[in-house]
Amino acid sequence: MTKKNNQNLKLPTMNLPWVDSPFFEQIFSQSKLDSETKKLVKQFANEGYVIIDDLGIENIAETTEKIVKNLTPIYGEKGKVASAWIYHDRIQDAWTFNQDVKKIATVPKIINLLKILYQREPIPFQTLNFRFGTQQSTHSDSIHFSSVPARFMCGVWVALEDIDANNGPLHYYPGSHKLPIFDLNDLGITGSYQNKPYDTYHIYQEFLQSLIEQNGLKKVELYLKKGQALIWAANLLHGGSLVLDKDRTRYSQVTHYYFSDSMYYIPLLSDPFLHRVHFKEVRNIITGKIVNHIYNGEKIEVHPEEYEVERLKYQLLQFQSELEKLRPLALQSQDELSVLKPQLQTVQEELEKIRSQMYNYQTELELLKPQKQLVEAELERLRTKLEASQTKSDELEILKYQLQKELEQFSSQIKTATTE
Ligand SMILES: O=C(O)CCC(=O)C(=O)O
Ligand SMILES: [Fe+2]
Repeated sequence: MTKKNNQNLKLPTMNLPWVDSPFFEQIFSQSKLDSETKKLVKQFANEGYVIIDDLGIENIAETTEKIVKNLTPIYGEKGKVASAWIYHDRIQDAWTFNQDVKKIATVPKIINLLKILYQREPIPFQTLNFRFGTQQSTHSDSIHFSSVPARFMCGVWVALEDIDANNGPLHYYPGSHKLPIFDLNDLGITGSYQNKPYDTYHIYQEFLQSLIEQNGLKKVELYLKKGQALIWAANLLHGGSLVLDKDRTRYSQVTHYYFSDSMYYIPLLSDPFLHRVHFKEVRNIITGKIVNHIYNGEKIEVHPEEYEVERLKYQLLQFQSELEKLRPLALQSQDELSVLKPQLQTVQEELEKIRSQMYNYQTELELLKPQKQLVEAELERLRTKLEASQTKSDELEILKYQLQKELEQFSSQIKTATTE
C-alpha cells in the first residue's frame, strides 16, 4: 500500500494490496509510475493478470531447455530429491537442486514488478515444474494458499516450451479475481482435518462452475511462447485445459509467491473459528530462510507441525466415537447369536435326519431297480404273446367265416340235388 499516496488523498490505510483496494482508482491516479508500468498495474487491477513477454533472463531459451533436460530423467518417479518432491508428472520445489529453476523463480524483473503490484516484499515460496498439461480443474489459489491479510499471494507461470490449444494450455477467467474469496465454510463444509486427497474438493469445484455460469465469466486459453510468463492474482479463477494431443508435452514452471508481513495458511484445511488453522511453513526461495508470520506488524509464533498432531488426535477421536456407536450393535448381535445358536443346532439335526431318510430312500430305489427291469421284461414278453394270440384269433375268425361260407354252399347244393 502506498502510504504516501494514502496520506495525500486522506484515504484509510487498508490491509489489502492496492490493486485490490476499493480506492485503487484514486491511488492509481496519484502514482508516479512510468506509463508502461502503469499499463501493467491497471490491467492487473482490472483483469487479475498480466502477460510478461520478456523475463529479462539472458538466453532464456537455453535456460528453459536446460531445465527440461535436467528434469526429464526424474519425471515419472515418485519420491524426494534433495528437498523436492516428485509426483510423477509434477516436481515440487525443484529450485532446491536446480539453479535454473531457482533463477526463474527469483528473476529480478518479476520480483520488482511484484513489489510494485503488492507494495510488499515478494516471497517466492514454491516452484512446480510440469511435464504435461495438468488438466487441473478451475480454482482460485486462495483456497490453497491464503494469507492474513488476504490476497497477498500470486502465481507466475512460465512456458518452458511453446503452448497451443492441443497441449493443455493454462486457462483463466479475466476479472474473476474481483469475486469474493470463497472457502469451504462458505459452502457449509467444515474442511479442517481433511485427508489428502480432499474428499470435499469436488463440491468446491462444482460450486465454481455454477459461479462461472451465473456470472457469465468468459474463459481464455493462454497460448504462450517459450520464455513468456503470466502473473495472476491470488483469487483469479484458472486451471489447466484438456490435453487434446496426448503425445505432446507441456513443459512449464509455476512459482507461487507470498508477500512479507502476513500470516500464511491453507484455507482448504482450516476452520479458524474452531481454532483449526493449517499454518504454512514458508521458506523464501531467495534467502532460503523460513519466513516469520506477522499480524499487523507483530511477529506471531505458529507451529505448523501441531496441526498434524491435532489432526491425528481428531481422527483418533472420530474412530473412537465410531467404535462407541458400533459397540451396542456388536453386543446386540452377540445376544442374537446366542439365541440363534440352539435354533441353528435344531435345524442342523433336522437336516441330518432328512438327509439320512433321503439316503434310505435312495438305497431302496437302487434295490428296486433290477425288480423293475424284470417286471418290464415279463410285461414285454406277455405283450408279444398277446399280440401273437390276437393274430391267431383273427386267422381263426377268417377260417370260421370261410368254413361257414363253404357249409352254406354245400347245404344249398344238397338242397338242389334232393329236389331234382
Ligand atoms: O499449470 C496448470 O495447468 C495449473 C497450475 C496451477 O493452477 C497452479 O500452479 O496454481
Ligand atoms: Fe492454481
